[in-house]
Amino acid sequence: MSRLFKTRPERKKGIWRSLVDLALTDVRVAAGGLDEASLEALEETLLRADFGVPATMRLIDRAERELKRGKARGQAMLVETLKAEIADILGDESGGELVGASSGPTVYLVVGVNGVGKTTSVAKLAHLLAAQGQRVMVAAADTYRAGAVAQLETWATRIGVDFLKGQQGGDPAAVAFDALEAAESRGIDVVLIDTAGRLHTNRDLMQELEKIDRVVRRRIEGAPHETLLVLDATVGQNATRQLEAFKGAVDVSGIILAKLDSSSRGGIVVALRQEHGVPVKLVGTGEGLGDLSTFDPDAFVEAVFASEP
Ligand SMILES: Nc1nc2c(ncn2[C@@H]2O[C@H](COP(=O)(O)OP(=O)(O)OP(=O)(O)O)[C@@H](O)[C@H]2O)c(=O)[nH]1
Ligand SMILES: [Mg+2]
Repeated sequence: MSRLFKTRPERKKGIWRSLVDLALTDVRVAAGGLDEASLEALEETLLRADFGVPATMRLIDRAERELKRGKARGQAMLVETLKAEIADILGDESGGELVGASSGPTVYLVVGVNGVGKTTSVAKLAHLLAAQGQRVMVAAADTYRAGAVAQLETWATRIGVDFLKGQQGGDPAAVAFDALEAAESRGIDVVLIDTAGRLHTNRDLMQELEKIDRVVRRRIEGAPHETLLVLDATVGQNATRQLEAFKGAVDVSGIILAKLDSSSRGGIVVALRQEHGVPVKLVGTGEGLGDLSTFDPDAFVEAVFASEP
């Protein structure tokens, strides 16, 4: 397995501004250190920013421990403590690195509930990879929604990448299979498979997704090299429930967090990692082709406390 694109830190600055409005200034930290009231205020702030209960508890415990050891004195120390713990949760694996095949086409399967931004994310990722010199194919395995195939085809034409579609109402697993065949014969580097939106509670559709996954696995060893779940950053804690449900059907390897431009509750990134161990790899920050970035844990941690002196 090789690594497709690496994080390019110079592009990252600025994206994370105002991502999490942690408003730590609301947390009163007496000159002598934290007190019960300030810990409670911090807890509320973290929960409001979508860190979720397990990560919030972990952060509060850490702050309390440091306090007892006489360390978390003053706001600056508290911030350093929280930064370190968040970095620990996110792990040292650098964000945004997508696994690629060592030979033959790399396959990414893109899944998620309705309207979260799957097709747009596929287009943005195709654009990013094509700009890096990869030969990309996008496959429209959404054979349900009227207009879904045309939507992806329009993007593909605009970006100038290969496009493969099946019949309207046909078997999406057959589209995936055909895409892999075509990719091999055309010497494609990366195949992005766009799938239909499905409610994670719909058993039949989740089984259909399992079938697509199975077909891909059988056709190319090691594929799909990434199964990327697209989540809408504005849905808050519901995102963790979606991840849980999709993990029951496919092997979700990373998350594309879309619509981060419409949310200031980026704590969900930390919740997803703490509760499910699945990293956010890419973030969508708008509707345009260029609005996709690799996730940068360091910049994220800094931005969480950006309002702090
Ligand atoms: N602001 C913003 N809008 C986005 C982003 N990503 C997608 N959208 C918008 O969200 C809407 C739905 O996007 P699609 O890509 O069609 O979503 P989908 O998951 O493919 O939808 P279905 O195939 O119907 O399930 C579109 O209007 C997109 O422009 C993003 O990062 N930021
Ligand atoms: Mg779509």
